[in-house]
Amino acid sequence: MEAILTHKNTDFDALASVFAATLIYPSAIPILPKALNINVKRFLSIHKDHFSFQNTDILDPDKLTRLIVVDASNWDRIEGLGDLMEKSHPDIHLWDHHKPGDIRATWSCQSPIGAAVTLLVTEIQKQRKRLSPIEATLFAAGIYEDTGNMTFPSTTAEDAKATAFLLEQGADLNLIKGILRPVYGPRQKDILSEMLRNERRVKLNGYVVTFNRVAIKGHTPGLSLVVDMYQEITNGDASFGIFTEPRKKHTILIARSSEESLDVGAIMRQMGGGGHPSAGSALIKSIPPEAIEKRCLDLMTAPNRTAITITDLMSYPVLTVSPQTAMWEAALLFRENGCTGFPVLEGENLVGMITRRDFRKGKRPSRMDSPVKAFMNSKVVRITPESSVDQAARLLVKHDIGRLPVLDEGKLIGIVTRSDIMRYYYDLLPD
Ligand SMILES: [Mn+2]
Repeated sequence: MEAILTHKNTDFDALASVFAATLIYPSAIPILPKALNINVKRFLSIHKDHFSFQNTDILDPDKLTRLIVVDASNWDRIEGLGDLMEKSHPDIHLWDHHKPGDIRATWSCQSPIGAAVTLLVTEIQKQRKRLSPIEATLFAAGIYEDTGNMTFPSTTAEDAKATAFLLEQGADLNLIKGILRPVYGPRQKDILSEMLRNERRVKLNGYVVTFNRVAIKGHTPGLSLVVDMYQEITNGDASFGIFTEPRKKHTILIARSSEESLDVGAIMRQMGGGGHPSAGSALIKSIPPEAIEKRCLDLMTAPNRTAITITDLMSYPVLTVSPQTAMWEAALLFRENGCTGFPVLEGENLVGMITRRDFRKGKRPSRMDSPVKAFMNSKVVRITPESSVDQAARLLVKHDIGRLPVLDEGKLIGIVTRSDIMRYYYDLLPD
């Protein structure tokens, strides 16, 4: 007996991977755990005639010769194994895109790419197999789900190539949109409105972070969708949903962040869970929700030494002019240095900024003898060296300016420009 297994709370990537594995291992039995994600459950009930899966009861330790594990790297993610492994010592084939875990495979195809099903689709494509439009649609749904429609940073060119192949094989994007549609039932709506009523907003280093403690009864699916929706509506920088089931004394912590420097995945890892910078979750037992909230706050305020700050991006020393410098002199300096703006210093004090834009006002020759201070902008937007790149970007957009002087305790130590920030976002930073 050969069997294909995947993780609990099966999502589309997992479901698609199990089915794709049946095309590569035709004699293996595809098995799904009992706990499936709601969208997957709905998809399977509509497509009963096309896909048939078994459940873990069918596993027979005396007959099992090979296990094919897809989209999981740890045994605790797999349902109903019991003593199966000791009794049968099967050959294990692993197809996965997670960090390697405790599943020791005899053969594996592991790669940190967007979706696990990409690995299987790439193999199917290599074997020149043809797919039905329904199969291609299911596989593509797995890729779209796990790559956030190709926007998650984990997405690779392999995921896009596999998607191109699936579209050629008739994958239907309209259907995928429906398949992956979030399901908001009355229960999810109630939780969302409770979150909106009882949020606590905290200001942290210029970011708005919200915390919500909500008591839930029994198994409540779709909580992460609720936090997604909440984050979208409130437009905060990061949101923490703390969902406690009082009878079982356990709490599901779900976090979302729209700021790269607020890495909620790192915080969730320290709380025993996991995730990536923009989304993460953790299951926490026997700790009261107030204490969980406090711990999250502490972790967020702890200095993050690995984060890139303005100090890493700024240029220095900075060319400056004095308020008395004549406009024509400043014009020369601009031309010689290829700059578009200078801070204006009076002694050690930053008193203004003079930019190319200000020159248009002074263009008449008679006015070029006037001092810089007559044309400079004296309301200077400034930034501190430990600020994040996101904060700098926000200031540039908010004030529609191209550069920010960096001040450390009132002293000008550097300047950061729009192009420094673009270089950072496009990963062109020198090491
Ligand atoms: Mn996956």
